[in-house]
Amino acid sequence: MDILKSFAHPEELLALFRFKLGGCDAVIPKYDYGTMSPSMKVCLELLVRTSRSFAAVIQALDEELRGAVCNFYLVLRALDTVEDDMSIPNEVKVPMLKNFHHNLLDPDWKFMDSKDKDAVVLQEFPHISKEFRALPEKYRDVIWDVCAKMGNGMTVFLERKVDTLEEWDEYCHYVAGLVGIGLARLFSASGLEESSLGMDTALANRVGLFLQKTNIIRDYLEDLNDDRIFWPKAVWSKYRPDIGDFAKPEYQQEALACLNELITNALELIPSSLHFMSQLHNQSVFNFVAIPQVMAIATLERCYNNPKVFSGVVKIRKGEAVRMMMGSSSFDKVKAIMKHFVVQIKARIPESDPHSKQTHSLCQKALSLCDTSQQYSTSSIYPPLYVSMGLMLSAIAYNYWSQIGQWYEDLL
Ligand code: D61
Ligand code: MG
Repeated sequence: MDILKSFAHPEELLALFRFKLGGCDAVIPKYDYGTMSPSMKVCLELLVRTSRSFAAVIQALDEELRGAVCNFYLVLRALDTVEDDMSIPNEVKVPMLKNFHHNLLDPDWKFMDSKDKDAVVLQEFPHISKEFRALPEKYRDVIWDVCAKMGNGMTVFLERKVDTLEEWDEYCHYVAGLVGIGLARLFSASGLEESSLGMDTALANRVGLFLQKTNIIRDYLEDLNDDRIFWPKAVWSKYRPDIGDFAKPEYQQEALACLNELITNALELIPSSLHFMSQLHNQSVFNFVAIPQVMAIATLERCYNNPKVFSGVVKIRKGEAVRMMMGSSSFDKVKAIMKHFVVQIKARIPESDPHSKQTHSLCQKALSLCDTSQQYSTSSIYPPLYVSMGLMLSAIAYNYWSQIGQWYEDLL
């Protein structure tokens, strides 16, 4: 049980405990289920069932944006479910992806033959498309446009694998950069953020790239077992002729060097991530953007030079995740969290690593942008042991009885 691991980290027990007491306004949904339309209820259920890490932050968005972002998520999750479904032959899949956006206008379209874990969004698609058609035009335009571009882009990488770093950026643009671009446009369209945010597509793209690259790096083993490869060949082939070799203990040195090179590449995106967040004014939008970014940097820190990436799943402890989410409520706090993880990475760069200099200078650059007097570190005073014990008992009780415990169960 994850909670027991947090016992070794008293500050996380404190976070779980405060969270239980309702100290986390950022991620507790607040809406009236009673006045909702039946299709909206289905959509909310689909959101909670299919999104491992985004359901809570989407539901916590201001009313004005919540419906549009929820719909944006479900439409793209449905599209991604087609992309990911290995049981659909490419001759069927290519036209499905290319024409997917037209399904938004067809009240009856659904797909009952998917074998994917998220097949339910395709089976229940009429509820999603109904909510889409009920949205204001300014939001529909964005969702429609991104859905068309993403569907087309996904077909590019169905037949061929990601080779160069440019192609890695291109693939990540289709599946996540376009989400960042769409979100920035939705924020601007809502009037909650400035219109200039939605116009800087290169910046919003990189915010999405940071999340997707982190996922791809972390999911090496899971993707390998599913016979999928998203690590760019131009990078891994420098270390081994077969990417599967990284999972063999005798090639651990090569595996770690490759892993660290990809993490170094992802670290280049930190300045853009910070710059994007610095422009946000609305609190709910800020939390929605910052929480995934902070989770990503924590994940990169956990993965850096870590052989476990090649033998199992590298996860952020629940207590750690909750503590970060609660701490992500202002730009200064986010800078403090980022600084904390970048410092950890910097301290762990092996002298022998082929990219140590580059990694070091990117950490340095990130740290210069994270300059803040805010504190985020385990060095803060620990509660006395008996307090920790009490907190642990509360946390265990929390784990059993909490109504909202479910959502963070699957977090990252
Ligand atoms: C702010 C907040 C959230 C952001 C953001 C900025 C910028 C970009 C993104 C979220 C996109 C994040 C992608 C990272 C996670 N990767 C995946 O889920 C992969 O699928 C990518 C294609 C579908 C993307 C759907 C999506 C995801 C998150 C959203 C969103 C839409 C809309 C609004 C808010 C968040 C990955 O999926 C894994 C799986 O199938 O379980 C894959 O197939 O590679
Ligand atoms: Mg996918």
